[in-house]
Amino acid sequence: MPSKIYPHPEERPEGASRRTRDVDAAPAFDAVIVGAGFAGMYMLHRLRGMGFSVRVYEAGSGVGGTWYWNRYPGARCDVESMQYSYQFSDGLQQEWVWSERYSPQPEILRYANHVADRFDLRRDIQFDTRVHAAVFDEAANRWMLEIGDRERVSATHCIMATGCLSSANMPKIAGIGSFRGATYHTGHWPHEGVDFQGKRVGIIGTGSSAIQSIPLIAEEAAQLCVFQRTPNYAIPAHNQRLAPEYQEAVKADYAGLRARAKATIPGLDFNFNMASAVEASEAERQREFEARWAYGGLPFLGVFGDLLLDPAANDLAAEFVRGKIRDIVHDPDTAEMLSPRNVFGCKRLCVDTGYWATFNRPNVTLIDVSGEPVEAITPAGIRAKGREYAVDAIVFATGFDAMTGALLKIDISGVGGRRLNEKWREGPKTYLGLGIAGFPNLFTITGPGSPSVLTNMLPSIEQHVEWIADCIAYLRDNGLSRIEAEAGAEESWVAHVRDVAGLTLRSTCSSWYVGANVPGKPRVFMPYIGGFPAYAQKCDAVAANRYEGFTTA
Ligand code: N01
Repeated sequence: MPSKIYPHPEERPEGASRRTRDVDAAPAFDAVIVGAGFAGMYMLHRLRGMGFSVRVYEAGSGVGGTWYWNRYPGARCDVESMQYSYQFSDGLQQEWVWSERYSPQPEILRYANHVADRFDLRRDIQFDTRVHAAVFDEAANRWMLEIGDRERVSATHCIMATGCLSSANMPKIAGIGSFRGATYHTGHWPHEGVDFQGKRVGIIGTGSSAIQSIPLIAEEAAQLCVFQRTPNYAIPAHNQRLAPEYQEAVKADYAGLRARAKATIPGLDFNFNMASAVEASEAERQREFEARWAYGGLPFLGVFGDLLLDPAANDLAAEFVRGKIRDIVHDPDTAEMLSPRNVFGCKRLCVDTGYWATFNRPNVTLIDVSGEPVEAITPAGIRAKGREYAVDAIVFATGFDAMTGALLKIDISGVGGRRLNEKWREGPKTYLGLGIAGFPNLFTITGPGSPSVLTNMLPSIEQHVEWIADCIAYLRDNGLSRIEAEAGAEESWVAHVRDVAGLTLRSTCSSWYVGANVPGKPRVFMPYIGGFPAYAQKCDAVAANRYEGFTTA
């Protein structure tokens, strides 16, 4: 039986030890889960339901993961609410009511809290507790974890539910510590919110977080300076209240919608037009582009079948969006600066509300830092292109050390004491994004090498959680205590992930998918682009063949 640990430091009784240095006395679980976002919560629910002892450690003070931390103005999901939700419980999906087509962050966080309460998850989650290190004990086939205030716990299985976009990327700009005003990162927004009324604000970055927050910050601030290194494509969200009749219709056949979604490459139920943009007539093309623009959001990516395969098709879509930017933005020089020239859909496509029109406001200035990086942060502002822009607050909308950052922040040592950051020095290597050779009994939920960020995250999370839970149950039922990805299987999978990535235009630009946003990060296309259905089939086949490609003992 695990000894008592105290979810909050203030709950620890007088005299109770803060440190458990003695390994034998460390609390012991069947599984430890790192992170209480959507992945960690469902993993806990699933394993607990199978009778395993489980403990979740979460650095934040509440559940929700990315939706707990990303509270910047305008934060909302770019996947439609009726699809960005769990499907493992029909009761849950029938009872929950979404208010908008694209849920705002506070509503998604309320949903996460509702799930935690509904399934009584909190009693097995220890909040405000960071996991610092995880070391595999080969003799015992167990993971020893160092957590929180240097306490230790052990578990047969260690499941990393650390999220793909959870480790904030702060650029190393000279003088950053000298700034006299307030600084914020969109991924670590203050819970109490920020009042920009009357302030001069500088924002660095023009990715999804910036594109969502800029229109709202511009409405509030006295002045907003936007420092843009790479312009991005954005498609209007056309967000709206969700009509009750629409929700009822979806709920009447939720299983149908979920099944249709799982049959598509991104795990999303929307129409894909498989026709070729290049072969279509000019009139047909414009009709399709306009229809997708009017519908809004990520379904624009399904406008033509060759969009991400043929550079000529891609150019047509890119030029269509540039035309829209020219129509909306009054000043031709600003419109030109805002117009992306890279492959359409290569970086994550953004979904916006009023982004381009914001640059018509007299209080908004666009500064192009593509050729010359931001020179320095000064006590009074931001220096770029030889000029100082005086600001009272700086927003870093500079993204994340995606897919590997949160994992590598934990000092993970596997067989023979080999560290994960050494193994991944030239880029992440996994088998199916689920297991890592040399790191037995360690699982990653939506790890690199799985479809993850290229798909609707919720179904991808559920598919991983269910696969991992079944695998752990298989080991128990067969009297096994260890499972490890084979080096050969891992190598083949890594090669397959790379080969498939090379077939599309998506791997060709400097995006966070390839680690290009973090200086020094190895440039490897990290997610699996082969699509949800092919990937899920492969995982099912591996399990059906007694975990083919894994060694068990
Ligand atoms: O981060 P990003 P994000 N000097 O990496 C710039 C998801 N998400 O937080 O492109 C100047 O996309 C950087 O420039 P460049 C979604 O998957 C979803 O916006 O590297 N600029 C870029 O413009 C998304 O893709 C939602 O040249 C610097 C920006 O900062 C992912 O999270 C909402 C710089 C970072 O953009 C990440 O989005 C929000 C520097 N030194 C996020 N360093 C929705 O669901 C970086 N930049 C809608």
